[in-house]
Amino acid sequence: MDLKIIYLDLPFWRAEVARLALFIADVKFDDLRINSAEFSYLQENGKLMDGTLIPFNQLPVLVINGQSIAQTGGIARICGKLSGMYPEDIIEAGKVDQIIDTVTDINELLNPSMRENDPIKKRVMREELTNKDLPNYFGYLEDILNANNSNWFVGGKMSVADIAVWGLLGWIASGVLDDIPPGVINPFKRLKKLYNEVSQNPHVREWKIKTYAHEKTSNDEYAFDVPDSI
Ligand SMILES: N[C@@H](CCC(=O)N[C@@H](CS)C(=O)NCC(=O)O)C(=O)O
Repeated sequence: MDLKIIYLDLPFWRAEVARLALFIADVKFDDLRINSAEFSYLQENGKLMDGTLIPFNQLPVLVINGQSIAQTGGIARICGKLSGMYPEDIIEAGKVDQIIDTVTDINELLNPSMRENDPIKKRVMREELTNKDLPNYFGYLEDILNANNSNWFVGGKMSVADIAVWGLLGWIASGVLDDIPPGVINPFKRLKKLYNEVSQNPHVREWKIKTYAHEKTSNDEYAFDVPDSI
């Protein structure tokens, strides 16, 4: 199977969930990271400069045997299936889906403040996120972790749901988002444990050393480097 994941040269969760699932399972793929000129081109034209179709003019895109597929959740499911990190059981699969869709919801909750240019308005939005929206969502996620009798969201092993949450937490708690303090996840012990569990996975560590430009090789928590403006 010929696989290519197209995204920017960033460890953002939307691409990392797919890249990491394949890397962990040793499924070979072309990790295509485009520059900002190519990104502007695809936003305008719905394709890369080489003609590769980019549905909805957005990334990530997975090209699988020449067919372009968009949307983070769908791509995560395909890569999860290919890597054995997405359950066959429909209920378990639904439980993974609900987590990935929630990560998308949290990402979308942050988007308006990322587009806000007025620093005062932006700060007010970020305070609301820090004091209300993020703790609410983290609480829901913590409850799901508490209800499952393992360190993982679904069943007894790591799935693409855990990688998606790990990627999102790494971004939010890294301190790169102005006015969202890294400590926002501190009260959520199970979520922090999950984050650290994924970070310490040997394949994840290998991937970070291989692909993250400024990655520290120690066990530093939240050592992400994703800009605020994505
Ligand atoms: N619904 C899409 C949203 C993806 C998305 O917003 N991608 C951003 C990059 S992180 C993008 O391509 N933005 C360009 C644009 O929307 O014009 C998904 O779930 O994958």
